[in-house]
Amino acid sequence: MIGAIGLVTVPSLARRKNILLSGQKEFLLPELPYAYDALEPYIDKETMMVHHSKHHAGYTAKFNAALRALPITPNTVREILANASNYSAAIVNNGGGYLNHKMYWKFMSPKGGGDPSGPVADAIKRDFGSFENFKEQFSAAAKTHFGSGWAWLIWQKGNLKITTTSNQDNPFMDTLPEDQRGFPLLNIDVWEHAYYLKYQNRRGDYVDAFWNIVNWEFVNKRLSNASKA
Ligand code: MN3
Repeated sequence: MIGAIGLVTVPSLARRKNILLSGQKEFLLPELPYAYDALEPYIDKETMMVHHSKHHAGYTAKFNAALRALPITPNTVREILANASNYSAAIVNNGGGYLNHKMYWKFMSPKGGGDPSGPVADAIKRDFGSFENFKEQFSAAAKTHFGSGWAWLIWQKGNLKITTTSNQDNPFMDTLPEDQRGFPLLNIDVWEHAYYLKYQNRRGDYVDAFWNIVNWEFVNKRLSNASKA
């Protein structure tokens, strides 16, 4: 059912070669690793369609447009964000929007939810006492962050830490205060566009529902990359 209703441009965009003649790189809108309705009933199909094919596609297009002002495009978004202080607001804001959403889709799965296992379960127990404590603190951060932004679990100097960022800021950015910086292990989008169609102003219900779809396998993969970084 994906691709109905005028969304056909998204997959064809994703198939384009990402190297331009000028030697500049174009970042592609990643395809979702599941169908738009796969996260029902926790996140509805319509929200996912608009969020991916309009919001994320918009950040992607604006990011690429802003990057065309540069003589050479850095290879990774992480590299750009880690040096955010050297780039324009258009590059940083849209690059953040690009990467934050790219991660967010992977942090969710129709097969997700439940208790974490493996190294992340051990690290959560070590740094938060129990999974229940962690869930409570992460949920509180996501529910109380004022205005648009994201809640994060990050790896910071060998420890897990919960933070929030505003707008499209990402923990890789060198423009953030030191205590908000780290390697992202999990995020949740708390912009209204992430939940308003289904939950209206009830951000708390969306955050509570999120635990049913967290892709702990991917969080473990991130943790393994963080320890190597
Ligand atoms: Mn969003």
